[in-house]
Amino acid sequence: MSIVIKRLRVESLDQPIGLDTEQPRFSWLLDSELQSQRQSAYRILVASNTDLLQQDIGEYWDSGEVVSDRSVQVIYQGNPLQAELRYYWKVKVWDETGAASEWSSIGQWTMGILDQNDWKGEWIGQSLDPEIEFPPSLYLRKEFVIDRPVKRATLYGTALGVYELHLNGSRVGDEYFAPGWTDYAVRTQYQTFDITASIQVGGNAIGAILGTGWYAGQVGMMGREIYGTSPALLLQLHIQFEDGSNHHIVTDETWTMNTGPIQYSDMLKGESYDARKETPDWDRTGFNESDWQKVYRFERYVGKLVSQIDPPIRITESINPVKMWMTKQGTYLFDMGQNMVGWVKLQVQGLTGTQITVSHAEMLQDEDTLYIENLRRADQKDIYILKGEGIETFEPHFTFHGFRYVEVEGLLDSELTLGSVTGRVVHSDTPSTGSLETSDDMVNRLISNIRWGQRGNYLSVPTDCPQRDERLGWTGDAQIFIRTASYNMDVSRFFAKFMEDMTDGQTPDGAFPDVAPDAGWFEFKQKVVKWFAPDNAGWGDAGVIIPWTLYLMYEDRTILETNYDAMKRWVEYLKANSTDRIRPDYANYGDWLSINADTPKDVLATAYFAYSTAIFVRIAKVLGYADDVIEYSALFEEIRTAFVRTYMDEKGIIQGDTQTVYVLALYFGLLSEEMKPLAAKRLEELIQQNGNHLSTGFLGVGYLLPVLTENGLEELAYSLLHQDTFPSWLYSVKQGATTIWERWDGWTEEAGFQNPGMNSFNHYSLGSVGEWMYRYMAGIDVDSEQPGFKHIVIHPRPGGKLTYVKANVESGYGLISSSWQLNDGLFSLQVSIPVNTTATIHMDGTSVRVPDEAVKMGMENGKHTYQIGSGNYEFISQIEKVMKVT
Ligand code: RAM
Repeated sequence: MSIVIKRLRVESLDQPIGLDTEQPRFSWLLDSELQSQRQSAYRILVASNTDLLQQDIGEYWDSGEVVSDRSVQVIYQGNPLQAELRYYWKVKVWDETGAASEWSSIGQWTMGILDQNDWKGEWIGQSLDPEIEFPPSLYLRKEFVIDRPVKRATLYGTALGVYELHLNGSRVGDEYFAPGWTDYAVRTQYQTFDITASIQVGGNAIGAILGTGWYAGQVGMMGREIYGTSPALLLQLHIQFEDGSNHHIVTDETWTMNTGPIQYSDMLKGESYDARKETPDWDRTGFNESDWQKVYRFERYVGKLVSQIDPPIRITESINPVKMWMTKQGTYLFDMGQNMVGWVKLQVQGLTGTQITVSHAEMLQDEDTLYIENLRRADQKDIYILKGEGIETFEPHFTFHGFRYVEVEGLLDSELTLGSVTGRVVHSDTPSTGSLETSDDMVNRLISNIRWGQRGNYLSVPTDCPQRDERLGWTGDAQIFIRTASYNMDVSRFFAKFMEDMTDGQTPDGAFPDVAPDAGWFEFKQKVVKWFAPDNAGWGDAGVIIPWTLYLMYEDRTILETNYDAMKRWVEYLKANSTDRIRPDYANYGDWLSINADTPKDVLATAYFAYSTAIFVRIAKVLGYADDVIEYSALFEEIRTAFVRTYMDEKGIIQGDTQTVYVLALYFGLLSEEMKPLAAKRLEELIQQNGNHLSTGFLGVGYLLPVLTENGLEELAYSLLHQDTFPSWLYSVKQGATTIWERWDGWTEEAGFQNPGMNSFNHYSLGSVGEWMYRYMAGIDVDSEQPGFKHIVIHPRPGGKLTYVKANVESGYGLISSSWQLNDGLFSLQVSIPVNTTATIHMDGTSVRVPDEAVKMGMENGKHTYQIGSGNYEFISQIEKVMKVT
């Protein structure tokens, strides 16, 4: 048997703790030295201890030998899983010859708190006056004695607000901004920490710092105290002793509290920290807490506590500034060399009481001045007051900033060096899965900018921007970028959590929100912005597009099942709010930030109505809801017909006549076979008339290059990719951008900075071209009939100025790679296909070399197609037409 089992995962995680999923899903990676290897059957054992497992006994689940080639997302089918128990599992597989593998190594996971009634503690904190705009962060503590050896100690924690845990003098865990952002009125996530190694027999001290966070601090443009006034903490420490007994330590009236050095710390307003007020050892035993007070106990929480689904927010990288200079106003300016999100670690020395201000900005106004106009009401400033004891290190606690430049002000008697400042890159720690490289440096910079945009903006929710007073989970941005995002990183759990935010925010009549968690946005929009539409075309549709994309990329059926009713209600909502299948022309965002090309809002909304319906039909098919397939296929046909009848004339001109209307009509399948070439032709003309420039906004841009490529306009797609005059992707690259800009015209040679109220330099939406780069340029795509890369489509498109492309995608089955080179008309392609998958290869030109194992399938759109199994292969062909973009 040549197959080896590697990397066991439960719910896509390595050895997770604290799961509250009743039927977790198992995945394993298979490896082999041989080509074309597949699994024909598996057997899974789940036990509550390793001894049983070693004897091949799974008292919780023995799946028996299941004839199946599934090796990802296999759903647990055993006895009910018990709260807080640790489970062990192993798997063995059979290959296609019927030979069995060895048993895998043993994997494990623990369950968390499953029943709301099992929370024993109380919510504690300080009752705050709602008038206090910037309350100090709170320190809470308790000491306890452990008198017997501990087998396992598990700490469950959460907060209404944000919290940082400490135990016996050290920070617990490496995550920031826990418990993350949800609609706290409905749902709050709890975190699980295994602290067995840090608990000691004898005295122990546990503590937490509690900040306002999204719960009570500033959120977006909507102000503060969106969910409540006073942050509260809930902890439950479960100690299991060696002797089999149990003990719980929970938050209750025995805890004490005090304020400390953090004068305030607000997501949007920065932090002020007075080091003179530090109380060293507050998180150790023996601390003198005589001036600490009794905690306030809050009423019971009415929402639901759920185990955190999405990856924790962590510091994933530290970067050093590339340049430092003294400004004419006598401050220090640092250039991080990269527009980034997080904060800086500052190392300084000086006299006690010296106040240092650290200001952050994405751009410079002039050589010595930060550009902060685009921050609106956000204050990207941290203040540090020195205690005056040697070298002091400061990092803020409950705030983050979007910046490339850092200004340090207030040092009178000491000098800073490049090493005084370190950039901390902070985001939801979604594992990296994809990489791309090409022969063109400008394109490579664009790829990097897209990635940094994702890193900077995925912070508990997919935010639009990290710097101004917004930073909201805009659903339109999320949907247009999700496919790019899911190539770059494993965003399955990040978006599973976001779908909960989406459904929490769905209106009773079915409209998905345009911001999730809604955080009062809808109300604000109606009252202040005076925009009454509860939904928005291309935004609310995220509620259907996101689950479908997760299914395509990760073979996640559960996400479809969980959200099926919500998606159906959305389509029903659209139906109920349309006339003769045409959606109204009420205020919506349109093709947001397009360039002199307004797409009529009803055209756009009707197109998206059709698209949501079409996706819903595909989902109903996957889940086997035959009646819905019939009903909603008919609805799609009606919308499609209404769209064409209402908006398209006999020459094929679609109302609005923007690039985006043709892109949407083609991508969403709204046109008949005869109409398609007309639409493609018109799209080509519009681009050419625009001097080979795009004019699309957030919505059109995502499908622009895919539509061109699918409709025989591959070279034009490459011209747009390589275009570096305004408006284009490479225009910003040419201006030195290190992230994707919100607007094509964020800064132009003619006009300088644009509209400061809406000018973020770190917005990922226009970076949705990343999807095209993976799917078309490198040519790694999914097959919706066998999603999650079970069957892989490899269809590279040599073209443009590129002489090589290298792409890797770490799929659920393992590493897929596609690399091509073009040399004097010789096109060579190297691919790697993981065990237990197959691939279809599409090759341009005349075959020069085809691997023996490849099965010829015939011609498709003028290309040779081959079927291969797992392994590494090389294909070479002669290409006559060498495309060169001038
Ligand atoms: C803005 C943001 C966001 C966008 C909405 C419509 O405030 O730019 O990205 O989705 O508007």
